[in-house]
Amino acid sequence: MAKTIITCAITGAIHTPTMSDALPINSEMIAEQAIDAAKAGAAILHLHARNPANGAPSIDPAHFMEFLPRIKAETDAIVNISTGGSLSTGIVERMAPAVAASPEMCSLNMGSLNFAMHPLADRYKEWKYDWEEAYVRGSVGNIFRNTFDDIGKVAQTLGGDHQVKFEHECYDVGHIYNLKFCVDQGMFKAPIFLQFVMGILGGITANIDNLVFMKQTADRLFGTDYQWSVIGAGAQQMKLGAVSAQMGGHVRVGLEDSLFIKRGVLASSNAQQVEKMRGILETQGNEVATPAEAREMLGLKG
Ligand code: KMH
Ligand code: ZN
Repeated sequence: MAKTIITCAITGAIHTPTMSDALPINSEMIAEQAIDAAKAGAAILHLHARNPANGAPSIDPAHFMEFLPRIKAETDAIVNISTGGSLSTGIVERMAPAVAASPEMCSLNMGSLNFAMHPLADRYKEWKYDWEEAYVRGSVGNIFRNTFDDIGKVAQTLGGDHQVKFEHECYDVGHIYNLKFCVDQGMFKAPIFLQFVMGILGGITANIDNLVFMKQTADRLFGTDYQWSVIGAGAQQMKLGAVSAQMGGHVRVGLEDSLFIKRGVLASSNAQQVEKMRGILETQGNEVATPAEAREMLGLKG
């Protein structure tokens, strides 16, 4: 069986500083945790930035440039920059950090959805829920906009001009069909890399039946000429990663997708999650890919 690529998503744009002391909320923390995650076995580092002034998510290219040179100098890992780092700005602003850095990989979200993490949505249980206030804050009412035009703009700018390969984020089965449409239009070249994002409220639930369905759908649409990976957001992170590797897929961990190392226990770092995933993979007979092996499998510009 081919080797398994571990991606680590270091901080994201959803979790807030009060949720965990381990969450990287400035450029030094992002650099340190990314370097440690690479040492622990992550071949790909999926990166967002934070505003060092307050720990809020940032899509300012200058904030990315505070940690990217150090990560490149101290690791051989593949840098993957998010193009999905804000729910309130357009795609041109969202891809500005990637345009500035011209990395080997970027995320590319393959459809629009109502985006919320489950813990944030728990407030809906309160019968006196303040809908007006929630609307103003945009807390769980966000539309994560990724139209075909947005996708095309990223494909043209980053895929074309910068020769970037994409982590195609598919939050539901329909997004796989969106990707097939785009491939048929000639927007992306093989091998494509699908990331099944499971467990986000607004997308498909994270369970094994759904994972098998996503995989079968991709097989039907793309044959054998594609690579795929799974995010089990929240509690399903390790379990779906283990199953994915057994099915021939790759895995993504990291504090962007789950703050926990096991039920009820916060992870101490991104590296701790990579180490745990690596241990599971090796125990069940999967071999972990190096960055060079991942570059080869994904056809990166290197
Ligand atoms: N936050 C993840 C569920 C992106 O950065 O473009 C998906 C993600 C999106 O990583
Ligand atoms: Zn991300």
